[in-house]
Amino acid sequence: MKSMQPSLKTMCVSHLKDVDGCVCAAIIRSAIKANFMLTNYGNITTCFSKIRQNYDHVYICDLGLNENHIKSINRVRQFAEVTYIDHHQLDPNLIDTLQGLGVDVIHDTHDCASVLTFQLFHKLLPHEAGILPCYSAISDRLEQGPQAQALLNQYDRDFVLFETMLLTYAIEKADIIFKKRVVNQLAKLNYPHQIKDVSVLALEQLSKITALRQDLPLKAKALHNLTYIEMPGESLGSIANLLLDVCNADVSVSYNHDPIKTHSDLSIRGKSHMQIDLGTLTSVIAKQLGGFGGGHALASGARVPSDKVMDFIKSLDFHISQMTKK
Ligand SMILES: [Mn+2]
Repeated sequence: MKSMQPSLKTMCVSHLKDVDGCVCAAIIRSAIKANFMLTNYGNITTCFSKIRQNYDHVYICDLGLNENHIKSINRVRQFAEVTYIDHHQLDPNLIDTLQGLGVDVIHDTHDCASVLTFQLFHKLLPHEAGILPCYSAISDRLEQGPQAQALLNQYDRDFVLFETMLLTYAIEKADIIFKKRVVNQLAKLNYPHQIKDVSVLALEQLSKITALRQDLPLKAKALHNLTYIEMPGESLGSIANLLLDVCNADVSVSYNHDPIKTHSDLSIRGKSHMQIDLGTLTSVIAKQLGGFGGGHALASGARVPSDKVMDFIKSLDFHISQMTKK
């Protein structure tokens, strides 16, 4: 691969939301000095449109792509190599299409995207960089991943857990400017607790979560199989995780609307005993309602038109009834 050399002509587009996305960017930056952009699902296309011909290799990390992104990727492919590293459940047709465009697809749902990214770049990185994908494996709840286990075994458990939790909580609270700084500092192999304001932010987030633990059970609503809540201005994934805990729900949904209520974002989480595939369900239901979505078996996300949010929630509840019926 030609861009394995240090290169300012390499761009990494990675997921803004969580530790996994930020760490993917940090690994690639650390290994080859790549530039990076962080994006959420709503802004992927805008993000791709900023990639001009001054780049010759683009890495896309921790972003579950769908057919809506093909056109942008095809444009970028006209002048750059594209490597797509991801662990979300993907439509096999999409993988075929991407490969048909000459995209190098590294896809495995058993390990987080940072672990996959680290495997690709580890020869260019010092041994200590191996802790970076460990943060993501824990934060993405994929410690049991085949490659993650081997990496995690190298480190003292308490140290890596504590650093991971500082990073996870800080990133939940952080804005994009702070996250970019975190990526740059992680790329220099600073530990999360050494990065300015990470511990402050993590503790602020912990206080906020403590308040939410009291608040959520009073405000959440329930259908037969799931608990849901509207939560403006919060990290939807953390709210959905918290709902499973404080409302003792098997499946949870948190959502919010954009300011003019054109579309709404949803995060869906399930408890580990649930024999369901939320990623696929989310993708199918969101598509039926004119939106898009996907993810993992027990953690997924979607964007649907705002007037379809309750349809999505009811349809999800119905499908879970069908699938878990004895
Ligand atoms: Mn991930």
